[in-house]
Amino acid sequence: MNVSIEPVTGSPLIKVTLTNNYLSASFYNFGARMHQLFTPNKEGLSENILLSYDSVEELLSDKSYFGAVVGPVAGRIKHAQWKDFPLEKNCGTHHIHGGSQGWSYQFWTIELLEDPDVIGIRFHLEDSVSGYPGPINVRVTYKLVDHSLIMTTDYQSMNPTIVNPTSHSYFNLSGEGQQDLDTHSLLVNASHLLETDKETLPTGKIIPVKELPLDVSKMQSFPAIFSSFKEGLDDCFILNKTLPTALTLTEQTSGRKMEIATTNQSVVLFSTTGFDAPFLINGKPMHSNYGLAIEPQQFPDSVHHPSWPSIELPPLQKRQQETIYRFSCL
Ligand code: G6D
Repeated sequence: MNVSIEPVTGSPLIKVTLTNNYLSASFYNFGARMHQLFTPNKEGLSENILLSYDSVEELLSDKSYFGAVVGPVAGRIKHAQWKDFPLEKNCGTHHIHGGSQGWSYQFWTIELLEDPDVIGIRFHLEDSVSGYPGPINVRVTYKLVDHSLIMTTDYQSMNPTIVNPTSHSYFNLSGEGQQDLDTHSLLVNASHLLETDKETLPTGKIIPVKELPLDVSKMQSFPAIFSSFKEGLDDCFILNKTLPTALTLTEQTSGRKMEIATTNQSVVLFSTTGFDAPFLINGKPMHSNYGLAIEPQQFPDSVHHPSWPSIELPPLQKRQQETIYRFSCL
């Protein structure tokens, strides 16, 4: 079976599973979430490489965007204000990740793709509840092509608004959460990093990668990353768009390798450092450095930095972002 769609008994959830001869992925209509992604390790054993809730109830109560499509705008917006338009203050006095009624918390509709030879699924949302100007029509298409998962996000709005969506998936390539990030290594094809303040808001200063405590444009182990970035990663890296791959993540016990390419101009990396919680993820309580959230997107809080690429969306203009996750073994 290449595509299966199954309601989850006793809940409004619908689970969609895509399978090809190398990958298998499951998704939920709640936030168009990437729930599990199975890839083979160096012995050919397929295991889930995402941090995934064990319980449906806890998934429905999620506040940390596990696997979710985040929007209309990913990241923080200072003072929860865009021009003279107020947004929800759901992060202290600021706004984050589309607010409490954002795309991650809405139920999307499901559409089968017309081409029977394509292993994929499409989620649709007409957003008129997030509190942003709209309504905003967005569709996310997930496809399996050989060793790659391709995520395409298309969106447009009836009225002028702002849109900067991302996928907020947490990766752990050891499989089923057997290890933590300390067995992983990372290379980011970034040219710069956005400096942030103590509230994780961009200050406007853009730091060349070569001035960082560790050159992440070369493959670095996470123990080395954690010894240089003492509080872990919760940072936006501006991508060197002359290179086809945005980043490479590897894991030594499984031999897995993931390469990500994206049309986005940056990627936020959140190492879950200090993220301890009682809910079960892959059979263990959520804990610090358990996985890496990889969030391809445009620059955060760009509405307050006019020299940065704009996320403003004129009426009826169609926009698209695409991210490709390619898997192999070392
Ligand atoms: C924290 O600062 C981080 C965000 O980057 C992340 O998206 C969220 O937790 C889940 O707020």
